[in-house]
Amino acid sequence: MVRTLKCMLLTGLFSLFMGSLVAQEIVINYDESKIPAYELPDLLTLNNGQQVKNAVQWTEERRAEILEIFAQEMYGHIPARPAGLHFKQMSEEVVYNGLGLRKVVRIYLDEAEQHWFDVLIHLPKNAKKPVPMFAGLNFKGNDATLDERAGSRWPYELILKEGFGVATAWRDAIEPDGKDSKIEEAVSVCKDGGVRAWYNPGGDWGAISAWAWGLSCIYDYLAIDKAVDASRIAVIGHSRLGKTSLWAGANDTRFAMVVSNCSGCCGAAISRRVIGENFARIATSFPHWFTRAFDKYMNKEADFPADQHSLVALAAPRPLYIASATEDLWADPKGEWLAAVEVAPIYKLFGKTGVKSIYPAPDSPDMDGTVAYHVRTGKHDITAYDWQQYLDFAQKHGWGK
Ligand code: GTR
Repeated sequence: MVRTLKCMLLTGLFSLFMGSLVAQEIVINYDESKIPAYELPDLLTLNNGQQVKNAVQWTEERRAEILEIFAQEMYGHIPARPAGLHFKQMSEEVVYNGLGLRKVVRIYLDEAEQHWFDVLIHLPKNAKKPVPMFAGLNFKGNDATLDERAGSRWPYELILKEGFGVATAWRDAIEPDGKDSKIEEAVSVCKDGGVRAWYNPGGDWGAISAWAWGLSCIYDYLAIDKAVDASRIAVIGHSRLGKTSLWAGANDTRFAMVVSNCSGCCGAAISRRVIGENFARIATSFPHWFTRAFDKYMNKEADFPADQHSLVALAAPRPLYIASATEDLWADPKGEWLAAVEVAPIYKLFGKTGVKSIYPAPDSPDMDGTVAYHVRTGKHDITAYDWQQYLDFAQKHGWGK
């Protein structure tokens, strides 16, 4: 007994010591002058060293190589949707003085209806034709988005007035977000510990892949909703859900537009800049977001066989919007913008243009090309200002009224 206690004490002390060692190793840099010299992996060089010369070669060869790097080394592979996937509308009501219809659709993941999550959908009520949509996950639950609309994260009236619909589901109802998840409130899929535990148990996919999988299930529903224009569904997300949006858009090209809001490290920001959040920090704080293969890149950003511009490039040739906030240095706004700059050659293969080569002033969106960028004044958040730009951008591409 005494021996066991002693052993426990020693183990405890040892892990405390190791813990502080690990903590000490993670240095966060905010100084541009301390960014290491780096070279980005070339988007247009195939694994066999040959150059990609045209759009077909990009789409059929290089794109698949890059997708596999991120599946293998960062987020994990996303499995197919389950055979039993089906849907049931749970409610419908008229909201905002007749401006919109609000409905809840339950996405059942199995025939037996044991596993499911709910999608909250808002549609313009008097639309004359199927409407374009934004689809994205939320942080606090579907009902919370109704309160958040005043705080502008989900400005439903604004979106509806512009002629768009919007669909959202709670990320934790698909896969709990680690130890802080309010898992007891997520009675659906999460009663079995989240989709990763229930579906494809043992598969090495991180929560970001599970959330991206959930977004594709949402698409599957929207594609059969007659009120929705299935050819115009944008995937959107903020922060960790912005990383998810990029990854979902990369895997599921049915999403016709990709929006990344303050997605930062392992989102749009160039990793090799190692400024703000870095691989060691993100892999330590949020190990459940990633495949275990990712751990080996802690403090070794330059060893990663791609960089985040490669992920961002997988949105091509679809309209892509990357946004940052001036005070969000943790997410490295400049690095997010650089990724947008770097993908220009890929869009060029398709005869499309990217962003300008000058960093835009705050609140001056650069959205003349097929790739757009803005840096909003303020904090790490998604606001009505951000949404207005995404709506304008979509309209520029022929979406909306
Ligand atoms: C932070 C994390 C970021 C970002 C953010 C969020 O704590 O370091 O990578 O994803 O959370 O999702 O709000």
